[in-house]
Amino acid sequence: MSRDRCVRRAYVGLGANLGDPLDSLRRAAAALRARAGVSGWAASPIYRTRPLDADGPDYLNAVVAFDTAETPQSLLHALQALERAHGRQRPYRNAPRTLDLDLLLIDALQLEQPELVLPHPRMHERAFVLAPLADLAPGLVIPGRGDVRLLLTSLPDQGIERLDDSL
Ligand code: PH2
Ligand code: MG
Ligand code: MG
Repeated sequence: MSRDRCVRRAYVGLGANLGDPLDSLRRAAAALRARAGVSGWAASPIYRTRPLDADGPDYLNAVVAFDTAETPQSLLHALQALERAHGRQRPYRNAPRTLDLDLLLIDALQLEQPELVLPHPRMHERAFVLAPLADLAPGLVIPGRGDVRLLLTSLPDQGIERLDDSL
């Protein structure tokens, strides 16, 4: 069995601040969970978050985790297809969006490819990623960055609020 057929744990960040963000996050999570070969599903609480380096309405953000043998590239393409299916447009960088699905981590894999960098290169600076990730995986170490909870406590207030709801 080649290395890429190993089952690994994938973490995906979900975000939306246009349309019906809660519905988008829920439908995207359900679609990911229903993918072939997905097991060990876990979903974080949902956060309402202030746009960071971005404009538009507040976001809803969450993180999901699951085990999969899918390759990073194939998973990335599946996430991009889901974004497109939700009408995602890219008029300018960090524009408000109906759905953003970011591949954050796949186990401790470190990748630097034109299409995909793992861990996600900005995740350690973003409370809207670290807080739901810490809820899901409190002891997690982000390769090259450190402990998820320590990273979160070292950030300035970014205006995030945990809601009484999860995906
Ligand atoms: N995504 C960005 C830029 N800024 N801010 C919040 N609060 N939530 C996001 O998901 C987000 C952001 C680029 O992907
Ligand atoms: Mg993003
Ligand atoms: Mg993205």
